[in-house]
Amino acid sequence: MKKARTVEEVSMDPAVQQLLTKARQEGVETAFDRADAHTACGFGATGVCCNHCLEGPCRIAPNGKGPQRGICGASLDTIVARNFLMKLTEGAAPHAEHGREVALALLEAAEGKAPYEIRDPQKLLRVADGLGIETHGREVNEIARAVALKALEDFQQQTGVLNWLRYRGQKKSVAKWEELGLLPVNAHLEIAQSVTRTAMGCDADPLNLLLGGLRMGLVDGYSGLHMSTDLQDILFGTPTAVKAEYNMGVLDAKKINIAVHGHLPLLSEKIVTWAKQLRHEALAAGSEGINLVGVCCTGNELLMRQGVPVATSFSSQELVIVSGVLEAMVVDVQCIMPGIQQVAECYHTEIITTLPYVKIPGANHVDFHPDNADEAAQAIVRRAIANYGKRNPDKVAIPTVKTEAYAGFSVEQIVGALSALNEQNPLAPLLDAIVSGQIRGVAAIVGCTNPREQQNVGNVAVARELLKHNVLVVATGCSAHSLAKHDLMNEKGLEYCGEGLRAVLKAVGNAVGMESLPPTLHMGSCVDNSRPADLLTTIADTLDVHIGQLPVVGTCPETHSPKALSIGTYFLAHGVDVHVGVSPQVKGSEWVTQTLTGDRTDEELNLDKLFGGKLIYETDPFLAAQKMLDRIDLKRRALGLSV
Ligand code: MSK
Repeated sequence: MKKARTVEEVSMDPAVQQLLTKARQEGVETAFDRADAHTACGFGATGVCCNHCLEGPCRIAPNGKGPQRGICGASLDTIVARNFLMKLTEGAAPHAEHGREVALALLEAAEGKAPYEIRDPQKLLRVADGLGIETHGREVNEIARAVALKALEDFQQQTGVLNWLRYRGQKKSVAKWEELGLLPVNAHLEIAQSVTRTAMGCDADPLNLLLGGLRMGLVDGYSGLHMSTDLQDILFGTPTAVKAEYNMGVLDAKKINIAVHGHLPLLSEKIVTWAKQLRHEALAAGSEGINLVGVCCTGNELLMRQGVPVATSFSSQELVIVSGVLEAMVVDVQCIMPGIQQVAECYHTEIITTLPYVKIPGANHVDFHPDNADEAAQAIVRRAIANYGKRNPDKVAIPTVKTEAYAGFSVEQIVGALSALNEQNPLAPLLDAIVSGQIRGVAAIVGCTNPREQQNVGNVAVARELLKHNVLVVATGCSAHSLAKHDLMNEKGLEYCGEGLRAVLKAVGNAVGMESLPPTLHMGSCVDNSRPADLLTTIADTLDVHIGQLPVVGTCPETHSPKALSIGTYFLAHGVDVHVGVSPQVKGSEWVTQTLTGDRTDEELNLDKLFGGKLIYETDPFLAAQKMLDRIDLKRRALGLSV
């Protein structure tokens, strides 16, 4: 058995260190302990284990020893490419389901069957317009219904191309994908076909399998990210800049604490409403009110639109419970560790699952559907109130650690802030700064935290290094939590910025009445990776270049999720270089690895040659930042910009 890491080796977050110490003292096991107890399987870690049929599992030793093909005859390259495609499919499917769930909610709201209102009718009109839907003289709900039906077509049509890809895709990229035959028809069809491809006896061509992976990236991008963001903005409002608090110190010992966790904001938006409306019941129970806190991306969704504070990110989700003050953790879908239930059983916390296809043994279930959203939210808040009396004061310990952070940087908000400098042409100040070199490039830090990694270290180190070299950094998902908790989303972090970048952030901030924009801009949840993509499309179209020509990079230093790989593939298909700091599990095949990293010397497909962007796998955050800076400079030079 491996030696357990110290709490300092597990995380650079002092709140996580304190609660992990408490958990260990109380004999409560968490993901960090389990990560220490597990030894990674060398075959699985390099992608060479094939588990697709009952002949196997077959494992190919990359050192040439032992059988070099599976029992069916599948080669090493086939097995690794097939496993990689399966990962991308596992990443794209939950995002596509997210888009579909929101589309159904919008449809039910528009038909008066679900208790939601259109909070951003202007965005509704813009989206409808982009989809080619007639808006003139029509009622808001009629337009919303038409938009929802267009969205649902992207899960049903048997011919054509995803409506959202036609709407949001940059024309130059779409032309490239069309030329390569990569345009997806409907998300469900593509996912089913991808699963079929990877089934025993189907696709054995590694190149064809990787092209299937690119299709999965496009499915994720358009049926998942873009559709979800657009429809959620219509339903719940487009985010604007908001100041909020981060870290475990947002828990309140005097109040009833409810954590919302997962990704879908459909129910959690209602919990915000009902937490306010049922405050009198919380007071009657002897508390001072109800305190809602976020975890993972449901947390990001509520932070962006409602300013709800965020407690913690993926890898430390169990530790919120260890504080001893959490009355309920309400989960929807994605990134929910089953381990939260074992931890909850050591305290008084009630885990409440809410979707029929996401249940945890031992947890309680309140079934949610858009049409019963109010009833489900009320029931959940009341359960939390009822649990308050069960709290054990001897087990309460809340770290006092918390940080202020700005969030809410939708594209609309960024353009709005820039227009304070140039009303006629809002993007001009940003483009001028990029052209002059004041801003060297743009980086999106996305993805997760991972219990096997030292929490926040990769995300924060990459961000600081890029900021130092005047790269404008935007962030989403749990990486945004890492940056916020370590003062990279408030004024304190400006000290990490190079001179040119700092001047731009201050100029734009001053124009909108702030001391400065924060050093990194929080653009939202995982599905909100559509927002940086939209920003890139706007910039590229303004300059009349392909997105892949821009000096921009994507990076996920600490990911744990296949979703980060499929989001990364979506950006790779645009020609954006993408860094991952955790192994994508393809090392077993040199052919697959070099095709993705652009290192192949022959003339066959290689991502860099085909799209102008490549995968960068680098575990060291400083080397990773340097590699990204090199690629940014390469693209600047190609555009004739100074380096
Ligand atoms: S929640 S996918 S751990 S970012 Fe979006 Fe966080 Fe990664 Fe889940």
